[in-house]
Amino acid sequence: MLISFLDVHPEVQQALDQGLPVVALESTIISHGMPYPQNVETALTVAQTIRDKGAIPATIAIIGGRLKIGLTPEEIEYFGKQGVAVTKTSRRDIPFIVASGLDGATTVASTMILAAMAGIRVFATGGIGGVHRGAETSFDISADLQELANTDVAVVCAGIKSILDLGLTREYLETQGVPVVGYQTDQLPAFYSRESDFEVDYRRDTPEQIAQALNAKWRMGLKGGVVIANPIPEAYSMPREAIDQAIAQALGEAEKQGIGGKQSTPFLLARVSELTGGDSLNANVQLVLNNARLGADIAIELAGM
Ligand code: PSU
Ligand code: MN
Repeated sequence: MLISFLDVHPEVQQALDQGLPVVALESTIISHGMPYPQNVETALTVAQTIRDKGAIPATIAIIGGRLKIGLTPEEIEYFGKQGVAVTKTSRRDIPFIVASGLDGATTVASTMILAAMAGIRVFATGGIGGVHRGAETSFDISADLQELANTDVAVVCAGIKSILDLGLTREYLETQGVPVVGYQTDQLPAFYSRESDFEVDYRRDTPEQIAQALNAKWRMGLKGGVVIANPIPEAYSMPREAIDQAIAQALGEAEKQGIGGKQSTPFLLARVSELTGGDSLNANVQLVLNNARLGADIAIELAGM
């Protein structure tokens, strides 16, 4: 039955059938995470980066109600141009987008769901959703965290973006049994910067060591995902003060304008990017590429186990 909702790109299907490494990629980062045309350029470069490493990229989205596993360059261009006009689609939204035959940009949560349906175990992106600052009153906790608790996909990201409450996000993940792995670091990276005041649960220094833990987890039937936090390359890391100032301003504006629910994250991402100018966009592009490389290396190791 599942099969009838999924459109797996033939190249991706062939790779999966042969046990070759595949890396899933999300589409909300294209439509809502970056401006056009950098979003499209980045998405295409990320896919190429994964190929250069020897794995197959599978960008995931919903098009005309079909669950697409592996977008063509034309489809990526379409999502990038549409931008926020495409519906941001998390777990709760999937059946409504599908039943209405609409397009949906998949978040980390829904990309994990669709990747798992297709049999893809590794997913690379920029940042995950988390527990928002002020969540003790707003209750704003991303569905990404609940998905990580339940769906067997490893998510390679650049840590937790400091529009979120890093400490509360860590606590939530711990409660849900989701491990946070630091790639070659003991500290939880904070997206634009390499360090934060928080530690990761486990430091691992090679893709092979990460794949070994993933393999052990899933072979034992311990369901759920793993956060693999990969610090932004030193050369593109930004000073914390500049970012923190922009985030404080964006949070203030969001509160004044009464922005909440699913609008919150895209609003904050766009404002922080505007306020910090081209530097933060470039950093964002570079960290996604860095995550794609690590994601491919992990997928390659996992495929060989
Ligand atoms: N963080 C980023 N870039 C992004 C997102 C988060 O740095 O593009 C997107 C991802 O798709 C993530 C979603 O799954 O935002 C989280 O939204 P929410 O907080 O509404 O769950
Ligand atoms: Mn939210």
